[in-house]
Amino acid sequence: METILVTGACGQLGTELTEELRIRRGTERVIATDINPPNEALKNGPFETLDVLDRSQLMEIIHKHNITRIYHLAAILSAAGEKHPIRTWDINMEGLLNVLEAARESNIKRIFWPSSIAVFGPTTPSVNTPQRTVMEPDTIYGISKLAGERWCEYYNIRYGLDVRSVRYPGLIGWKSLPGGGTTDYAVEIYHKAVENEPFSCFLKSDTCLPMMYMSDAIRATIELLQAPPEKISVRSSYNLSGMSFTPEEIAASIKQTIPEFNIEYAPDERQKIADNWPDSIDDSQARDDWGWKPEFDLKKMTKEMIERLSEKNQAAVPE
Ligand code: AKB
Repeated sequence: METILVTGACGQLGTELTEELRIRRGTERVIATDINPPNEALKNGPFETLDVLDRSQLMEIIHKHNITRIYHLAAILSAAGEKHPIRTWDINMEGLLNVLEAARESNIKRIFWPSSIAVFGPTTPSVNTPQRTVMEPDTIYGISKLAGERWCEYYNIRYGLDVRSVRYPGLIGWKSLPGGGTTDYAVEIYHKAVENEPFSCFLKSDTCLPMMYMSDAIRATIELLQAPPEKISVRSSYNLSGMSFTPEEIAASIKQTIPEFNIEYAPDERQKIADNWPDSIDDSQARDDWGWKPEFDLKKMTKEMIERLSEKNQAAVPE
């Protein structure tokens, strides 16, 4: 029986991944950790406060709970990272090295660590970006993710550590909110739409970015971790694709259900980050190696986001 540690469990991905792992593995077998106090969704199971920069605290938690598997999600995202480059490097890089070293020194069998489309940059081919290509990221988040990919592969080759990773596109879900990313607009837009409010978009109308519905992202993560080791040919990080769209296209898809929805465009410093990321991703390696296939396109995601957020809003209205 595996005992799982999730770092950064209070984040957008961490909240939903912890919930799913607890359903599949048993609540007591999934130890959520974060530097912040647990959110409501995490309160049903074990929680430890953890600063990933504190290696001895990390080791203590690993030993206390006999951890055998780690999902190391704690990180600062692209837009927030540009405000505090050195701190972002420390958290993203030293946090990962602490986890890799702790795994090497203990009984950890398998690690999941998320990379991102941010590893690509202005010189990368932007349409159908291949698995292996030019990578010259120009955000500190992207630089830390690219360096992290190299470290993951190094620990696999040198120490035989079973580290697995995907390059997530922008993630969109209704249960938890993102923070500090460039793709965050694609979650906020649905919240505004169901609240019948106009949305001011921080990207230009025609900025195309790769995105993915959260349930696809969770399933990809779980399927990757379940694959037999001999199926994993990429030990840096797999390209992963769900859908690609522009703000104009997501707004049009919302208007199919909420015709009165209004969007305006006020691009800010995040535009430059988005401009240097790919439009679309070639994930054929993940499909060939471990059978990855997304289920959600823009239309299906919009339907589910609007339905779920509307139900959530109604449930929150006092009688
Ligand atoms: C961000 O926008 O920074 C993240 C990402 C694509 O990694 N959502």
